[in-house]
Amino acid sequence: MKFRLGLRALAATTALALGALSLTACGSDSTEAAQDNPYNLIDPGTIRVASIGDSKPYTFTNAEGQFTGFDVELFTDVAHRIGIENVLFTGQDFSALLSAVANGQFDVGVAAIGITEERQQTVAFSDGYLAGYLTVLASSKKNITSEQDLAGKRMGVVQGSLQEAYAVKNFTDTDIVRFPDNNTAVSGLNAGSIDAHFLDYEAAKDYTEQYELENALDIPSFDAPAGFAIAPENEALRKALNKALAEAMEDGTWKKLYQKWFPGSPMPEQYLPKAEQNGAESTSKDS
Ligand code: SNW
Repeated sequence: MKFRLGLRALAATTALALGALSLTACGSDSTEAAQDNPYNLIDPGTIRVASIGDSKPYTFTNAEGQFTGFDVELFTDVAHRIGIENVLFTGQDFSALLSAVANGQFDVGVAAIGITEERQQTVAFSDGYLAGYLTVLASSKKNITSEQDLAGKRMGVVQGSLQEAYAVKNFTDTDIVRFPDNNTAVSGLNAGSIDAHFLDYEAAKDYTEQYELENALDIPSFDAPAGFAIAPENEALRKALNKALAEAMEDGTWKKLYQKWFPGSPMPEQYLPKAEQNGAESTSKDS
């Protein structure tokens, strides 16, 4: 009697143990996967970033072929904060960036990409991290200082950029010429095949320092701050990046990088540590 009970108990225990084992096995499989790769990266431990090589000082390749710039350093800092050491930047045409992220060829797109509703049909975005102007860059000899001066002129835009969309809608008397990247357009500008090129403010400024070109016109683009582009289904990565980005703003890292890469540009308040925002200061004085 005792023996039989013992056997039954043993059988039951074995069955339970086996069940538990197999449960643990699949349980640990998926838990481990989630733990090893909580942000659903293409290669766990590495974050693959689609970027562009000629938008200095936002994102560009230096003489050694390394990606650097404000966006590159900010994103690298944020990636380290979520525990990813290996950040791999690859240059793409700007027009290919968002679909490459949406298709899963890259984990993130980082290239001063303005957040718009239209782009949100293709990708999800982190919170904004930079807002500024779109600038018409022109030859110093052309005397272009207003939208009217652009009538009948040839103006370059990078394909897929907000500048392209803005120009098509608003510069209706201007001949819009599409380029794959800024360098090609600026070569055209220097060679005289176009009269102006429409790009981001800080990138335009950089070209004015290199060539006989000037800032002809600034168009505010504060309603489309730049964000990191992420595949729409990767909510875990988006949330983690947002948290880390907020930390980088709050501890002054964002401010330090802004001063490093955009020296002399007015300091926007909204990305500074809360204690340094006037709004916050006056609120605390009021209360
Ligand atoms: O909308 C602006 C934003 O306010 C800030 O000034 C950074 O640039 C923008 O995101 C616009 N950037 C362009 C775009 O999103 C061009 C990006 C590029 O050439 N890499 O289409």
